[in-house]
Amino acid sequence: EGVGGQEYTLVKMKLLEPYPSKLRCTVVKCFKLKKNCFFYVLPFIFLQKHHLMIIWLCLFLAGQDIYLVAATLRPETMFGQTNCWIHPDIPYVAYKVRLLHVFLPYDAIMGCLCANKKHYMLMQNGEVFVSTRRAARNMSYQEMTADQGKVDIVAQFTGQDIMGCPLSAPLTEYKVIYTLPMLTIKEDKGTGVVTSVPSDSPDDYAALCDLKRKPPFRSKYRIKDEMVLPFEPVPIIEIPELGSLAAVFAVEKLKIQSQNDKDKLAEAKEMVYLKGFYEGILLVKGFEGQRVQDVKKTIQQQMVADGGAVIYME
Ligand code: A2H
Repeated sequence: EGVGGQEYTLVKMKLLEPYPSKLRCTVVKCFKLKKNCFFYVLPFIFLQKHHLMIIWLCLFLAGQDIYLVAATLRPETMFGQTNCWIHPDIPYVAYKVRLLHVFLPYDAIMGCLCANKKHYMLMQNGEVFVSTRRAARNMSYQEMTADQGKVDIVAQFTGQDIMGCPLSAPLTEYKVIYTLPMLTIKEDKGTGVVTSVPSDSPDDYAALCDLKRKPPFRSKYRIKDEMVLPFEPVPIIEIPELGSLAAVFAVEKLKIQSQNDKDKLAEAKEMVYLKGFYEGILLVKGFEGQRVQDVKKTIQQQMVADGGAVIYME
């Protein structure tokens, strides 16, 4: 279903405690999973293989983490994340995913009791992802859930239930960022979760300005000032003629008033995207002076290797 040509990077934005009430139940449900892990792995501890014990500890600690997964086409811009967009009215689900699988020989546990050495035991960690149900289903066909085509849902809610939540995201210099409302998010694209990079995305900059300029808009969705006001676009990519905050430049030049200024935003995006891809130069530490098109894949792969992102197709 829906698996076609488009590759997205899903950026794992970790939900920080205290969890919102609609997600508190997942902790209990995940504890069950943690206990299972414990019994599965217990025999290995008696084998005193230290590396196995470390794996067990990792599994144990990883068991509870909940991530909002944001679909992006621009992994190289993750240095400039300032918040996470969700739609207040669309339904989201939280579900268990399996991302780390460790195969261990079954006979190592059973010793001489087991003659067949070809059996392996699968251990899996229990991270929880949050996205639309549709994206979760697609993921279940991309080897991200325990059983193909099956989604193990631990909670259901709407965007408003997880509005104003603190998150930690990879690569950005802001240690804590927040979930904020964006009304133009489409339910049938990506994961329904969008990471915000106002320096390079006119949509993101316009939506952030809406929240900054309009206190009633913030209070309508119960967003506190400190979740919005301290966050400024970060210069991460230099584009000739557009500068180091290309989206800000385009939105101001075209006098875009809000996130609903559809036509002008389309024009702004045209101004910024192609030129950004072909002529953009990174400014961030470790990639200074490199071209966007040369580092896009490297940055994506690095985030995946560090556990900060996964690849998703639709
Ligand atoms: B992009 P395409 Cl810096 N609804 O990520 C609305 N927009 C969504 C979405 C949804 N359900 N899912 C993903 N998106 C956004 C970064 C970025 C993005 C930058 C610049 C341009 C850009 C930070 N936001 O997108 O229709 C996500 O925003 C330019 C189009 O599948 C995602 O990448 O082509 C992009 O739209 C996917 O859009």
